[in-house]
Amino acid sequence: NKQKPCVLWFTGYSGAGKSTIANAVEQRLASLQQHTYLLDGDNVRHGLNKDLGFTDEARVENIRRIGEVAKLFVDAGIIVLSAFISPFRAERQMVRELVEEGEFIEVFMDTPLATCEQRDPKGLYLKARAGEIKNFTGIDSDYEPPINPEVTLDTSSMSIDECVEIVLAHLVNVGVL
Ligand code: GGZ
Repeated sequence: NKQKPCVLWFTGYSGAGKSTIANAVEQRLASLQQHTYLLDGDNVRHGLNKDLGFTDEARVENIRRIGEVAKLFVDAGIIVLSAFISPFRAERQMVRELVEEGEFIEVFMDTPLATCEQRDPKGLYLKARAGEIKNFTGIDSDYEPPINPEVTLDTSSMSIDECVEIVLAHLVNVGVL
């Protein structure tokens, strides 16, 4: 009854709900006795990747390193949850190809930019609009939405619990749970 590892790769704008949903899914998995690890800005951008900023180049390197770390955790049999904007298709595809077929589960947080900007929990959109932050995703830096994500969620129209249920149902469907 060995657990099947995978990477739950959350992608979407700042404020789309990636961390919120990833945290809620992780709690649910923990209650099911699953071993998990959540990679997010708090434990990666402040540590391993603290040398990286937000130019396209830096984001590419950010995601490359996170992908390699995710692969290590999957090798250890752990369910990885990753919550980064990860704005570019090419790098998400690169991470998908780092792990075994079926182990990469792309969760597109399809919350509209307007909603994310209204939420603006850290006031970053306001600063980006004022030109105080450059290269802000959705303002003056690109976001390439997934074309065929395994799961699509929109926290402007769905509750946290609904989102968690959809992710869990997918994990059951593909045999992770
Ligand atoms: C986007 C930025 C930027 C710029 C700082 N663009 O809401 P947050 O604050 O906590 O999430 C955002 C986070 C994005 O880092 P990621 O590592 O997820 O980005 S990427 O995957 O593109 O490498 C935001 C904050 O960092 N932040 N400056 N210019 N978000």
